[in-house]
Amino acid sequence: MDLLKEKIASKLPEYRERENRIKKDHSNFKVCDVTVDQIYSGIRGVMVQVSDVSYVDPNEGIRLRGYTVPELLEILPKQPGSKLPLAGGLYYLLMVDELPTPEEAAAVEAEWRKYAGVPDYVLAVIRAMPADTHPMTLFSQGILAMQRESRFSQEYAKGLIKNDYWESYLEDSVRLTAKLPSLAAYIYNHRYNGDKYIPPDPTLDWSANFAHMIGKSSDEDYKELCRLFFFLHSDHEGANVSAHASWLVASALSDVYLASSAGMDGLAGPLHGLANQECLRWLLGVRAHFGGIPTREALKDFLLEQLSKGAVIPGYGHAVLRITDPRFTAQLDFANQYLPDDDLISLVKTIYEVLPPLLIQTGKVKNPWPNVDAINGALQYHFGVTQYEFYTVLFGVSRILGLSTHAVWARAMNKPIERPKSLTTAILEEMIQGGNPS
Ligand code: AMX
Repeated sequence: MDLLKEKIASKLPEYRERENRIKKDHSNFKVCDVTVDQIYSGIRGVMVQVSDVSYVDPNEGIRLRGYTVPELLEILPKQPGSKLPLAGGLYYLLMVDELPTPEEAAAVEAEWRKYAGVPDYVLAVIRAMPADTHPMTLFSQGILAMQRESRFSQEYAKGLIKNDYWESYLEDSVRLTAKLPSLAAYIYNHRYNGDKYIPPDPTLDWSANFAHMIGKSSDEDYKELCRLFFFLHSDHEGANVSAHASWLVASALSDVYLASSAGMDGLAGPLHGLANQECLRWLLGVRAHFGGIPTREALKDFLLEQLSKGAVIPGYGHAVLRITDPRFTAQLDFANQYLPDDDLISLVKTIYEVLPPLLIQTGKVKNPWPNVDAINGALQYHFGVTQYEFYTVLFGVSRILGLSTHAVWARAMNKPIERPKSLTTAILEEMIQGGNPS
């Protein structure tokens, strides 16, 4: 799309010059040391890539292109009559590194509308799968099936030059993201809604169209929830499992379809995106256990017992954050405004009061506070999207906004193929005996 292409092209010289200067003048500057403990604990805290799309500060939460969640909820352009950001404006901000005007946000939405349909052969792939296939598998498969549409792969085969790779990545990104609400809605309807097909409504924005396509056209509050959900889940810096998986795959010049599908496979893990499904299942289990909403005291005893058995409580903890996730807070604010009397939400709130001190008492949980997943399922459940197996697909629809932006910029900055190094236990033992500092 010309608008995004021109804007990115105008910023590239400055970005390339900054990176080239750092590489030329400071190539031996040591960013961090890697300890044995970090190697054995998931490369935790090792800074492995530079990506300017977003950054998670442990004590503040995510900043998307430098802006916090509350700031963006305030300043991003909105559809008339809506209080929540247009996804087109968010995508513009992520891609271009500049706040969009309402016209620029609308231009991205208009471009998405052109490509919103999902090819029939992709729908046939989904229909051909056994009925018990997880919706995230279908989502990843749907994206992978569309890979033959990749402009980058077609142009690369014809001899595209390196400096132009990013333009085809951008084209692929806009076309793929355009189709995600339709693909997700198709999977939802196929699995849970009598196999209905509801085409996108060209008068609606990208987020609200998802609500429309699962049969919730008249539910304006659910459309608002979709706008909030797709905004909040869009990116969480470049090195979490889904972002890094997708970045790594794209570093081999695999196109945006291949890289996004790989990212979704990472997101489908219960310690990452699938936690929203696990969290809702767990909340329903707690409610069923008590036959309703428990008192704080009864809940405290129950949670203590769970923790003493070694249970991991879904929706709590984070690999980087050390505060309540601002994305949790934004959803709690939404719940307080739109569904103040919902009993699952009051369970979420009681857990938020009772659980953190208990997690602190364990002495081992580094972050006792709720993450984004501690509440998002309860919100979907309230609006009748009760099939929690589907929740990670919603996360994926949004997250590909971020993953594809990282991929476009990685090509624009001519990032090389990634190839870190592994070593054997024997080599590590030799290094330790050889006296490397411990
Ligand atoms: N309940 C109970 N124990 C927990 C816990 C929780 N919510 N979170 C962490 N712990 C435990 C760990 O299991 C670990 O115990 P161990 O030493 O006996 O193995 C110990 O605390 C230290 O873990 P940590 O350093 O605090 O966490 P981590 O960085 O290794 O893992 C995370 C982070 C998110 C995977 C973990 O907190 C967890 O499993 N939480 C529940 C799942 C969840 O909510 N995931 C969603 C994350 C956000 C996302 O990606 N969508």
